[in-house]
Amino acid sequence: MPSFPKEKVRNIGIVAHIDAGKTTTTERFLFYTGRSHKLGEVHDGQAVMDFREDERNRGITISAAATTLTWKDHRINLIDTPGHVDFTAEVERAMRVLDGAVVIFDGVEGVEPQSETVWHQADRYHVPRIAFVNKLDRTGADFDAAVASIRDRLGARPIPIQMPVGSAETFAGIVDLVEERYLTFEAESLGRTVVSGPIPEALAAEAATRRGGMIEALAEIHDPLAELFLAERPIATSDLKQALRAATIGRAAVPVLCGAALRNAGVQPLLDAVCDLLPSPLEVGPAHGIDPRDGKPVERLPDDKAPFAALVFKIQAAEAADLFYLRVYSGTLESGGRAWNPRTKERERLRRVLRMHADRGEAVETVEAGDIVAVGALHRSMTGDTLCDEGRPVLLEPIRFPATVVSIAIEPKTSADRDKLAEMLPRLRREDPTLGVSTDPETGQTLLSGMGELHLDVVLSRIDRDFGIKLGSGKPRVSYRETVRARAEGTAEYRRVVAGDALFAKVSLSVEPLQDCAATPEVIDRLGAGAVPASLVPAILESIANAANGGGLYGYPVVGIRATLLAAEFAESGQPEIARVSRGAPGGRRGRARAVRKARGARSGGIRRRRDEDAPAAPRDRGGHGVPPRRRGRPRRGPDRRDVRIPDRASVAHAGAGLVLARAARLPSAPRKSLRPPRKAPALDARRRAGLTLRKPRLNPKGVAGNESRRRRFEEEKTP
Ligand SMILES: Nc1nc2c(ncn2[C@@H]2O[C@H](COP(=O)(O)OP(=O)(O)OP(=O)(O)O)[C@@H](O)[C@H]2O)c(=O)[nH]1
Ligand SMILES: [Mg+2]
Repeated sequence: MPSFPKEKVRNIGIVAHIDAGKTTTTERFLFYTGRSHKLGEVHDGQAVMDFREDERNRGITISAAATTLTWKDHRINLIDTPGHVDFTAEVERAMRVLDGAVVIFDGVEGVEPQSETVWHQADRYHVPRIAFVNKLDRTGADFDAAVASIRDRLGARPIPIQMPVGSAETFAGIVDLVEERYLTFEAESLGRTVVSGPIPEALAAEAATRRGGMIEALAEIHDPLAELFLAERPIATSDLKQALRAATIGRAAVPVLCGAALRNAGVQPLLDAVCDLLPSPLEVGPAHGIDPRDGKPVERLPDDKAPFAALVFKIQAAEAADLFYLRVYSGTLESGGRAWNPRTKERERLRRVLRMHADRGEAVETVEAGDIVAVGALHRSMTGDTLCDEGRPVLLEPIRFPATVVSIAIEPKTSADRDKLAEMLPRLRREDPTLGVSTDPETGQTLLSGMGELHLDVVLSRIDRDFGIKLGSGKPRVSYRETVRARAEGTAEYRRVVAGDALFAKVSLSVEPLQDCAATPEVIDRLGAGAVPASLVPAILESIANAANGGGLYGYPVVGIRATLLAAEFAESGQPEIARVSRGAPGGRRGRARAVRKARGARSGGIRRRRDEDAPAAPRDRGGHGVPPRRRGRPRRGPDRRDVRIPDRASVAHAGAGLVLARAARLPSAPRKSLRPPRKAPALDARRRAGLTLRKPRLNPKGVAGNESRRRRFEEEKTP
C-alpha cells in the first residue's frame, strides 16, 4: 500500500483551560470532515470524543482522546485533551508526541490559569501553535482583549489573521484578513455551508487597517515579506501564507483566529489553518534519543526507510485488553511485527494495530513514520517506553509527569474486593502514571495519591463502576511539602537511658534553602576527621535525610534544602547489638526480634521494660486519613515489630537532626508551604461521606502522631 504523503500529515493537539470549547470544536471537526454524521454536544452527553461514561456524566474531558480526520487532502491526527488542572498529565503526554497545537481561548475570559500551563508545556516541547478565540457569541466577548492577554500574559507574539464581525448576540461572521473575504456560516446546515463573499463596505476600512497591522507584524519577523513591504511592492496572498507558515513553524508568532464553535462559526477556517500553518512530521525534524548500548546521542529522521522508532505515550485500560498508543518517529512496521523495548530488553509484538477514532479502532496493516496509532496488549511496556529496531536501538526521551499532590486512604469492603483491588491497581497505575499507590506507614492503609481531589474522585468512581470494587475511603489530603527560606544553624542533644544504658549524641547542623524548592534534600558532611567514629557518619547523614523526609514544622516532608553536618559528639555505652539489630538484622521481623532477645541476654522482661520507658506509643488508630484501619486476625504492630524501634546510633542522630530541622524551620525565615492550597472537595456520595469521620489522634510529640497532629492543625488553619 503506498504510504500517505508525509508533507500532508498533521499531528495536532487541542489544548486550553477547562471549558474553553476544545471538545465542542473537535466535534465540529468530526462533523465537517465527515468523520461523524451527527453533531455531538458536550452538554447533551453526546460528544464522540468524550466517550467515557464519567466524561459524559460530568460534562468534562478527563482522558485525552485521539482521532484521525481528512481535510483537503491532509490527514490530521488529532488529540483532544482535558483542560482541568488535575488531568494536566494528559496534556503533557500529548505535547510530547505532537507536532503542533491549537490553543483555544474563551472570548470572554481571554488567558486563564490553565491556558498559561498548557502554553508553557507547549514551550517546553517546542510545539508550534495557532490560537482560536472561541465563544465570541457570549455576552462580554472581546476578541481584542483576548489577543492582548495572549501577548501580555503569555509573552507571545499573537498575529490576528481574522477579524470578528459583531460580538455576543450581534456576532455575525468573520473577515479573513489574508484572503480578504467575509465568511458567514449557514445556520440551517449547522454551519456546514460557509458563505464566502466580498468584505462589506462598512467593514472595509477596519479590515484594511487590521490587515496592514498583520502585514507589518509579519514583516518584522519574516525577511522576504519585509523586503516587499519596504519596497512598497504588492504582497500576494501566497506571500502572506508563506510568511505566516514560516513564522508559526519557527515559533516566532502565533496566528490568531476566531469564532464560536457552539454556533458553528469559524471552524472550517480553523481546519484550513491547521493544514496551511502547522508543520508536517517532516518539518519538525529528527527525534532525539540516546543509544542504550553506549549512551551516545542518536537522531531518528521521519523517514520510512530509517530504523523503526516509536514512543508509547499512553495506555488505556480496556475490558478486553489494554490499548497502547504509539507515536512513530521513524521507519515502518507491519502489523504483527516485532519491536525491541530497550528498557525491558524484550521484544514486543505489535498485534492489532489500530487507527483510533475516540473509542473505536480501525485496523491498519502498516505503521509508518509520523503515524499515531494504538496497538493491543503489549507485554511489559509502560508509558514513556521506546519501541525500536533491535539491531539499531534508541532510547527516546521519556515523558515527565508531575508529582502527586493529594492522597486519600482507601479500604476494601470485603476480602474479595481486596483481592480484586490488588489486581486492578497496577493496571490503573499503568494507565495513569500520576496515580500513586502506597501504604500509610502509620496505619497500614492503602493510600491513593493523585493530582487533585477531582482526579481521585474520578479514580474512585471508576474503581466502583467499571471494576465493581466496593471501597471505603477517607478524606482527601493535600500532600504539602515544607522548605526553609533562609540559612540557619542549630545544635541538638540526645540523652536517653535505655534499660540502664546511657546513650548520648550531640549534632550541629546548618540548613539552607536550595534554588529548586522541590528538590530532594542534599546532605553534606563537613565533620573534621576523627570527630566521631567513621562508621557513624553514613548513619548520621542517612538519618538527617530521613528526618527531612519524616516532616518539618508542620509534619510534612522537608524538600529543597541543603543540610550540612558541622559537628557531632557521640558516647556509646554497651548494647552495640541493639544498634545493629535496629538497622536491620537478617531474618525478617521474627529474626530481628530473636536477635534482640539474644542481645538482651537473660534479662527477662527487658523488652517490655524498654518499650514502656522509651518506645513511642503504639501507632494504631491515629485516624490518619479518617478510615478505621482494617482488622486482621493478627495485629500488624506486634511486640516483635516494636522491638526494632529501640533507639540506635542512627535514631540518636535522627532525633538531633529532626530537632535542628524543626528549629531551622521555625526561624523568622518562616516555612514555605509549597504546592497548592487545599481545594474544596467535589461532591462525594453519602456512602463515602460516612467514611470521613476522623478519629481523635493519640498525640505523641516524639512519634509519627506528633507529625499527624501538626499536620492536622495546619490543615484546620488553612481550610476555609
Ligand atoms: N456560548 C458558547 N458556548 C460554548 C462554545 N463552545 C463551547 N461552549 C460550551 O462550553 C462548555 C464547555 O465546552 P467543552 O467543549 O466541553 O469545553 P472543553 O474545553 O472541551 O472542556 P474540558 O475538556 O472539560 O476541559 C459546553 O457547555 C459548551 O456547550 C461557544 O462557542 N459559545
Ligand atoms: Mg473537552
